[in-house]
Amino acid sequence: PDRYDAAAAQLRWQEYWETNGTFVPRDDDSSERAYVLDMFPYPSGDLHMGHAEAFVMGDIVSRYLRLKGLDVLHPIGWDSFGLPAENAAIQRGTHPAEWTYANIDTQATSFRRYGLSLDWSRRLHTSDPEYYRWTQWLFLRFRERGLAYRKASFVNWCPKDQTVLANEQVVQGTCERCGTTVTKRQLTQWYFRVTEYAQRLLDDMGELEGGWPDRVLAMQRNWIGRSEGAYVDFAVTLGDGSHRAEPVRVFTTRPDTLYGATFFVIAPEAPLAAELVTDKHRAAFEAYLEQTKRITEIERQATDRPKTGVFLGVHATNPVDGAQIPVYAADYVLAEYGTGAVMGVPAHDQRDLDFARAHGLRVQMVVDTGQPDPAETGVATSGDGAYVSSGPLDGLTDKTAGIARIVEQLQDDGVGETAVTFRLRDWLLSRQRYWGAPIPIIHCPGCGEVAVPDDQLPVELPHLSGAALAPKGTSPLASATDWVNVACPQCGEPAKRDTDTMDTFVDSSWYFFRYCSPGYEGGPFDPDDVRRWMPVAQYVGGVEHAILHLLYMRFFTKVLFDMGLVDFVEPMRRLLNQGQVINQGRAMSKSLGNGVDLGAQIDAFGVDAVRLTVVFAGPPEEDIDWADVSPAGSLKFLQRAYRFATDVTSAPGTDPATGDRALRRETHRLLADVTAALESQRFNVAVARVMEMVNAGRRAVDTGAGPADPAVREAAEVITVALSLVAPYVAEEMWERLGHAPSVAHAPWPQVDPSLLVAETVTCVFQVQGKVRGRIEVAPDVTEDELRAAALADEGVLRALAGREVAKVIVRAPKLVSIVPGK
Ligand code: ANZ
Ligand code: ZN
Repeated sequence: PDRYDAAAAQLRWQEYWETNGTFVPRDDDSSERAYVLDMFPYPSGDLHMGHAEAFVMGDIVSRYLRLKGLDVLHPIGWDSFGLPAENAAIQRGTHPAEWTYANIDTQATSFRRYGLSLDWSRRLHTSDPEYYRWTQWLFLRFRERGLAYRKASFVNWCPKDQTVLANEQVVQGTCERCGTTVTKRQLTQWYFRVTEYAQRLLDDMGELEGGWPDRVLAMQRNWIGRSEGAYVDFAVTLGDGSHRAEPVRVFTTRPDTLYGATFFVIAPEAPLAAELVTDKHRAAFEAYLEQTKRITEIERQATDRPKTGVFLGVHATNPVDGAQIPVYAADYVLAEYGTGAVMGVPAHDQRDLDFARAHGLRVQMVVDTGQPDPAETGVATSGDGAYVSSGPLDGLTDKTAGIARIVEQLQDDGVGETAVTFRLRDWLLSRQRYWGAPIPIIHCPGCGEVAVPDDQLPVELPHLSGAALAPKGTSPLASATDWVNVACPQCGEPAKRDTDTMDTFVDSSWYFFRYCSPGYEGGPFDPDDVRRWMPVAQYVGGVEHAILHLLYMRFFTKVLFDMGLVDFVEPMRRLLNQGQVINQGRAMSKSLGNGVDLGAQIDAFGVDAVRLTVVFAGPPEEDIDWADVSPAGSLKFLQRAYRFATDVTSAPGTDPATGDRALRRETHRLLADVTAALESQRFNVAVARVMEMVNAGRRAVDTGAGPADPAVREAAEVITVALSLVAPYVAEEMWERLGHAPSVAHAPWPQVDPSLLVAETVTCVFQVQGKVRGRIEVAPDVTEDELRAAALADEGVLRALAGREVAKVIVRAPKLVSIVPGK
């Protein structure tokens, strides 16, 4: 009769939690606070198995900290601007808000059902004007600090979505969202000056070590890509024999190979290339430039691609030996890295060597590493070695000394200096799409760029829907003429609004601050609220955000620190990257037909069983193959646990100390393991130990202490509290059946009694000729050999033997050793 009814329990406790504000933090200084945060969802349809996995991990952490007595903030909101909503609106002839908010409602219902311990009162949507008002406000503050600016450059362009993409949104040469091959376009766009924070983004990672997965830190370090080297200035002889007024600068990590520079290369799209090319070579150069625009940066950097390029008809002068070297434009040099120009040292750089061989250029070895001459082998050498044909460097034998020596000389001669370069680029934030936060700038013919005054924020989106949103290459906002045409806030003359919207990564770079101050009108957040709650104790989300989102939100936090609004530089102390749910060894996909529907799983087995299955499947970081797990088995276990709790017949509050000692020892041993597993986020191990507890409890009820024993109640309570992290509905039911007032979400985390962990001892007696001569305390499982050795070394025994030989030793472990002396 006593079966756990998942469907009924789900309805009942959802309602209870909601009406009682069970998961709303007290925020009253009565206890320490903890902020647990899940990366907020994008409203693309209903929740799926991936959400099930990600959100259960954050839920365990928040529930556990709450049980430990912390006041936990665990909020939820939606990252609700973005292209999919816009594309859906175009297809359906509707407004993006319709699709967006309908999906949010669906997801919100599913999140509630999924039993997440969320504070719904802080819910936010980045597409709400009261949210994007502050996104715009932040943009303006960044701009005042010189951190938001406009520049013309070649940008990644998705021909299908008809919008620019940040470098980070180009995946292997294709659009991250739609997979179309990305091309280049020259446009004037808004950027955030992230590069100004490159060094701090690197340095502050020290604070994250141990708290963030190593691989995420490595990916961030790589992305930032710090390179140490030098700038070297080359004079340029123009086509007519005259000299360019300004020398041309290269960035090199190997200034010590300067004597081996036999040519010079400029990125084709760098303005310098078009400036230098002579009339004779212009046609060929322009054709090459067009070709360059059609290939992606990734392809350009591929080592196995043929090294193409065109001669520009001019020469550069090597500053150390005056050698005249030809200047080329070649696509293996990127305009946006270093200075956009390089010195070609074919003997010691493989790309340069490939280029030199393709274009018949000289190869001059200047570091003798002992390996064969690159001019003959076609393999560049890069190790330490003896410098040759290198003027003052000859005689030196290591790179560090060589670099120091040449840089000193370059600096003395005023033709170079040490330099640090980063691979990181400024963040391109303009998007020519509708469904995003409008950039709060007005372009005035007289005043130029004018910020929309703070008291006129938000700049709300004009109402556009359906076909009006279709990609045209310009922002849809440009067609909303009533909206675009405004009076300049400075001079009152006719002016135009900026028609770009912000990259949605801007929205997600500060949402975690807003959760601390829902509804706050005085700014994006109240600094006092943030001081109380932040930094976030635990952030949970997918590793696909290892670079972009995590880098940008770190950048935002540092800027807010510099503005004096927050007093920390790293917003997330710990980061957990959950694995993915796959099926039959493959990622779930429509084409493979191996999708698993979360709603259907919940209908069949109940929320708790699905949550338990996800958690029990393995460590949180690892992928789960749904083909290998058994939600039916999970449900069976939950029924067993529930039955065990309902079997308890003692009254609540019974003193467990009077209960069965063996069961208590088992309970506390397992509890210690559960606690340790939770602290180290091995949630699957914690579940396994709870399962063992249920087995031990069951045995005690059926064949041991019986249902009225206080130790049985103790076990049932420990099981219930521990289970509440993973299976909150059944745990609430069990807690109630055990006679406690709800909710188990605020029960105290059970304390391990250390005295129950100590191995118990027994007294072993040593006899000589039947008389007791000594005794020791030993473990119950002591071996016969150990006892024999201890007895024969015992002082009392030795005295009784008085030098006689031992004829016989009889060991009855663990209680008796009897010694018979010889004659
Ligand atoms: C001469 C040289 C000699 C170089 C040598 C290397 C080895 P990382 O480590 O990635 O920073 N480089 C500089 N700017 C470039 C650009 N815009 N596009 C493509 N390549 C560029 O690489 C720095 C090295 O990459 C620089 O040092 C330069 O080649 C090249 F034996 O200069 B080196
Ligand atoms: Zn004006």
